[in-house]
Amino acid sequence: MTLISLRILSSKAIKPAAPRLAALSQSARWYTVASNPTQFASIDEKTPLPQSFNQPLSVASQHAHGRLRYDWTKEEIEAIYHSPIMELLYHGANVHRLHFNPREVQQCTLLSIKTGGCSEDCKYCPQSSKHSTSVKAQKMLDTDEVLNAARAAKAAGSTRFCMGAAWRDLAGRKSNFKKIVGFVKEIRAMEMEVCCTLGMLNNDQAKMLKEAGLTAYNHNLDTSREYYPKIITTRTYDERLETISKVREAGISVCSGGIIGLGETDVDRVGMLHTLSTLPSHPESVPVNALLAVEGTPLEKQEPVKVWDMVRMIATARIVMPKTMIRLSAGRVRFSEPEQALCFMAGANSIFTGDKLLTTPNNEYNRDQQMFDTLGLVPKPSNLRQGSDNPDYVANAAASAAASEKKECCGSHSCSSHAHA
Ligand code: SAM
Ligand code: DTB
Ligand code: SF4
Repeated sequence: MTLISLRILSSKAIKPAAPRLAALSQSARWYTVASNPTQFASIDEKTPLPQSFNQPLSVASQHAHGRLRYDWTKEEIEAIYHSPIMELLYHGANVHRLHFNPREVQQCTLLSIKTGGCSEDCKYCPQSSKHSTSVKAQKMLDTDEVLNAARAAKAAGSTRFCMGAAWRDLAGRKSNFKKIVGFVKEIRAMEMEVCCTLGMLNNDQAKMLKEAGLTAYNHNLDTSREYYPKIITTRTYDERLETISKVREAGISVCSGGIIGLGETDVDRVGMLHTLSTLPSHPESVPVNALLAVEGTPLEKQEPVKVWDMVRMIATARIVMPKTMIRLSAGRVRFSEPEQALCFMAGANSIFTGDKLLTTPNNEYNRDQQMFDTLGLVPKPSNLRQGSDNPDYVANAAASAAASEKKECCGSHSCSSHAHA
């Protein structure tokens, strides 16, 4: 309460507001001058400011302006990341409030439409055929199973449905891909946002997914360029970045983040955030996963991630990518309600709901709804919410109209209804 009142003051307003502020909190003696959050002022002018208060408390405070920047240096991000944790949390929370309603948390639902038997060797993943885990290879789910799961997710309040497949890429999977394109169309018709994570894409596949109405494509960088080969040897960091750029060029929102707890250093965590925040545009969403160490994977013995490491990652991501949805993703099941509250406070505003992620357990649905009640959180409405006041809806409707016009046009570049002529 006191802090909110303090933030809206300009430095000129210090004098008249001082008695009221003192009444609000007897103990509040120092506060940030809102027009410059790195400066401090004495709450009553007779009390001199201690020397130490003439300096900014943290690098996080210097960068908590909420403006979009694409030229972050690794040194800047590293300094934000290493700010004292309470400072980092506070400034993550402040930046969060500049762009989002902090009570709103997006609820997404995951479905593994093609489980196990993956040819890649990602050390963390229970679905890799290179590891001996309890996950067995299955064929792709049929249409009814997928659409019923999407309907159930919508009924449970989820606004985004994300389909995952344990594939390196879509080579040789023409008929399955055609089915997936059909799933995307059907789920969009249910007025849900749709996301897929199917491995590497080429330009044509990205274009077809866009035309089907795909909202976002999840393709994680997972860690830093330097640490990547220690975790995955069957593909390169550059291949990962290439798919991300094809997705972006096709006009699909990019969802890309990573995992902590793989044995990486702080430098690797900062390196991944640096790559993400210096892309030509910031990802629409950044999932922050805490490794779920699955028996039978090479990382089965990794120590569980501490909540303070999640808070550091989330708050740093929030400060350097202020308008991005930051998703508290895998590993949430291991965090208590107060620990999750810290993550939301730091700037996370999206979660996966539903009792299962892809192959591992997730937080129980009813417990999540109780947590929302306890913390005063509300589900974030879909970006597809109809209404001329919703810029996402307007842009989306225009894109859908253009896509259907394109389908109906004669195909000639001189045709007036040719969307991309
Ligand atoms: N095959 C596709 C791919 O790799 O992009 C999509 C599925 S893959 C399972 C999606 C993401 O799940 C991975 O990039 C990784 O970040 C996350 N993930 C997989 N196993 C995990 C685990 N054990 N703990 C935490 N996150 C995990
Ligand atoms: C992401 O970053 N996390 C989700 C989603 N994207 C596809 C996947 C988490 C998977 C956790 C391990 C499992 O359930 O198999
Ligand atoms: Fe396959 Fe994706 Fe798992 Fe890697 S993370 S093994 S690509 S399913």
